[in-house]
Parts: sequence; C-alpha cells; structure tokens
Amino acid sequence: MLIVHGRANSANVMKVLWCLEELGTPYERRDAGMEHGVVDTPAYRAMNPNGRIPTIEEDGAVIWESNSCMRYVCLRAGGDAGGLYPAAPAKRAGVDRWMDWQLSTLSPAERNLFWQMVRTPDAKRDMGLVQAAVTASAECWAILDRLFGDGRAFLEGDFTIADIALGCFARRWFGAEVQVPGMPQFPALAAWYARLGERPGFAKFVAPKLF
Ligand SMILES: N[C@@H](CCC(=O)N[C@@H](CS)C(=O)NCC(=O)O)C(=O)O
Repeated sequence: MLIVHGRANSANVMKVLWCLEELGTPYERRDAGMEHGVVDTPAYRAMNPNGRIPTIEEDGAVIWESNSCMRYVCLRAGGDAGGLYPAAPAKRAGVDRWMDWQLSTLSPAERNLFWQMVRTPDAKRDMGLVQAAVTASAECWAILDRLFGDGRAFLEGDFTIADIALGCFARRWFGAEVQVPGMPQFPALAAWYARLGERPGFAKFVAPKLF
C-alpha cells in the first residue's frame, strides 16, 4: 500500500492527493506536520531529512518533494499516466518546466500572502509583507494569464500534473481567505482556475477552506 505522510491542509500534500485521485490509486494518508508533529521524530527524519511534508513510501521506496511524488505516482501507473505525465520528451519537459517554475519562482513570491493572511493572527499580520507578496506573485500569475490568452484549456494543452502543481497554489491567489484590496484581475487565469474546479480531485482536496 502506498502511504502518504502529511496533513491534508498543506498545498504540497494536496498535489499528491489530487494526483492519486485522478489516477484512482489506492493509498493510506497519515497525518504529519504542524500540530500533528511527527516530522521531527527520528523515524520520519530517516525517511525525509528535511522534516517537511509530503513524504510517500511504498515497498521500501521513499520519495519526498511534492512534485517528485507526483512524478512517481504517475510513473508507477505506467505509460503517460492517462495523459497526466506525457511520455514524449518535449511534452514531458513542457510539464516539468512549470513544476520547476512553481518551486523556484512562484512559491517564494506568493509565500507571504498565504502565511500572513491565513496562518498569522490578525494582530500580528504585516500588511507590508502581504503587499510585497501580492506584487511579486501577480508578476508570476500575469505570465500564466498571458499564456491562457491563446485559448488553451490547460498549461500544456491537455490536463497534466503541471496543472495540479500550479492549481494548488492558484487556490492561494483566488481564495476568499487571501483577498486584499488592489489585487489585479486575471480573466484568462480565472477561467483556467474555474476549469480546475470541475475536477473531483480539486473539489475534494483543494477547494476546502484554507487554514
Ligand atoms: N518543496 C517542498 C516543500 C515542502 C514543504 O515546505 N511543506 C510544508 C507544508 S506545505 C511543510 O512541510 N511545513 C512544515 C509542517 O507542516 O510541519 C515540496 O514541494 O514538497
């Protein structure tokens, strides 16, 4: 049985759960992280020396980094995982680049919007950090808004794990929980986000209230 370690309200865990749902893969999820602890235990650190979530394990194999977890889940499904992870080199690289971009560019830019608005008590919120994160992440989302301006349905045409990786973070841009005055509108991006909302995996794991 494939085991997913990580609390379900983590964006990076959501990616893996949504991906598993798309594939219909059976798994067991075990809470870890924040109020659940676990991540600092020697047993967990032996699996994942970063003490971060998610970590997945199966038959002695251990994988961490959420995007690598999604790739593993797709590869074990075989073929192109029903289109989620295309096999043709140029198509696969197209998917991979958006997943790398989410990690390297989008996440550092958007982090303080989520953390300040959702995880920081009102009295301690630093609106300077919030505004800086809105500006930085809007530059990233504007890139995708322009991309979707050509009428494509998903990042690389058909739905892939790149849409899952970015969709979990788009939740942290469009969600009512993070709205602040002055956030730019991105109509083409919003239309893509609405399409993601039609997928059962999004509805089940990503749509619930952020906390
Ligand atoms: N780049 C890593 C980031 C992992 C990460 O930072 N996860 C957060 C949750 S989204 C975490 O472990 N937070 C500490 C905790 O929950 O205790 C990945 O994509 O898996």
